[in-house]
Amino acid sequence: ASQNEVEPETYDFIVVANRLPVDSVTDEEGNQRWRMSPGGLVAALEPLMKSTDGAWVGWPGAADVVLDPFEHENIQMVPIALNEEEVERYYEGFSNDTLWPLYHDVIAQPSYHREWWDSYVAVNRRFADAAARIADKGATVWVHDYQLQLVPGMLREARPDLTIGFFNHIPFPAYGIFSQLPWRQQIISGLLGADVIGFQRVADAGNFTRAVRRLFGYETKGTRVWVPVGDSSDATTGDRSHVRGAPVRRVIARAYPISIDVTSYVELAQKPEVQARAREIREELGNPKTIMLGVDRLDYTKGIGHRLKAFGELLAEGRLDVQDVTLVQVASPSRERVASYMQLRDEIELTVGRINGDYGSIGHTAINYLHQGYPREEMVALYLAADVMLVTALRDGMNLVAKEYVATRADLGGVLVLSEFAGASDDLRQALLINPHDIEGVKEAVVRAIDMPAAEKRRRMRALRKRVLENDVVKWSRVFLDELKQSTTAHPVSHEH
Ligand code: GDG
Repeated sequence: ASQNEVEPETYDFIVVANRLPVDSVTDEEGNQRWRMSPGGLVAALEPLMKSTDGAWVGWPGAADVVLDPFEHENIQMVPIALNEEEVERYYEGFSNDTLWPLYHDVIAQPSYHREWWDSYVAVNRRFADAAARIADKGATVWVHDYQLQLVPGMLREARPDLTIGFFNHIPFPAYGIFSQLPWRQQIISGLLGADVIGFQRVADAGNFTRAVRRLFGYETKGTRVWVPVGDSSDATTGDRSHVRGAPVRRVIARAYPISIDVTSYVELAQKPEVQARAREIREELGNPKTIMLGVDRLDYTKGIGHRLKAFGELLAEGRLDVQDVTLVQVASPSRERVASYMQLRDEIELTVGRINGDYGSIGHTAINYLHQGYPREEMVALYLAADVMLVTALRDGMNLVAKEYVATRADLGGVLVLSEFAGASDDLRQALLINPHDIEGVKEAVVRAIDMPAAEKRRRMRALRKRVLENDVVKWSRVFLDELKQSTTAHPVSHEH
């Protein structure tokens, strides 16, 4: 990589994600500096970014922040600026109020606004241009998530020499739902610019290839899709016909279930001070027989209301008593400027207030509701203190909280109650699997978890831990990137398929 006034520095491995992996923090003296944000993606890619000549393209997280590229902890950061209107339209609008509800099976009503779409296209173009500008010849670019689905197509057009991967962190919906999207063809064409398109679940990959067949009539077989090269039957005309025997490009659409940075969770859980904090939490809660825990961003996909309903009914029926059981619900603040999230917060807080008012006693609160974010040490202490972990998502790409809970429980204690609608349930079969819409079923599972004999808990947790410990996030990225490398070296464009 070389640098001078006109030629930007170039890189052979580039991550493109909505957010840069750093947060801006202000220290005591009032100086601004960057701190690595602790997400799983950073953990997965950090070793690779540091060992290769890697760069990360992303938004710094606030409007109107215009920054030159900078280096932080050996990773080259390439900031993309968004103005206030783009934050509203591209991010809060099209990403979080159109695609997010649509891709989570319309749990909330998606809004379709043409200005939001226009902004989405413009911002995707900015990300794609930045990546195209800094990519070495033949470089690998890995694009992440629903905010940037047009980037693979834009990059392929500008830079056919690149190897392009895409990973979708959230579900991909069935065609009957996806087809609501007024810009459904543009999204599929955008994604098909990648060589490998990764999904959380086998079902998500299947939904995608079905959408490809329905919208474009391209041939697909298992995880493979054959995309005509230079096809004029594109998104703008909607013409599905393409010439037989014309050159095709092979695209892989497959499931690569994401995981967590297992080692860091296992190590935190072993720390004496974290274990002491777990005991202190139990103490502070008044030493209940059972601590139940929920940890979620305050999001309507997480099924927090369904969980509270089940818990409230168990208290009302006298099957649980606040003397014995308490529920700690961490609901970390999220997307607070989007209307559906404001409404959700009101609903949840009304429900918590009612349940606490109806069933609490002096000294025994039914629900400890915490609308706050916490350091990771505190989260792990909570996992260690929790006898029952409740994951009741109505739809969730994976759900890392379920895997974090399992990773921390080296004592083989604790029971995981897990929604079938979270991607994690494909792997974590030894959890108590529930359908969160079936409130009686959730109640049964909660009671069963509380009463579960220690031997059964150990047996289940041992099996769950085996799955999580064998599949950490570094392995996830290695498997994805290996497939990406193979997809381009072994299968160039051909006339055969
Ligand atoms: C998306 C997909 C997919 C939460 N509150 C606090 C805190 N957290 C951490 C958790 C966990 C992460 O945030 C949340 O991850 P999830 O997977 O549960 O959910 P999403 O945020 O919706 O993530 C999801 C994921 O992408 C990865 O592909 O699994 O399906 O929706 O790590 O621990 N962490 C700290 N304090 C908090 O208050 N420190």
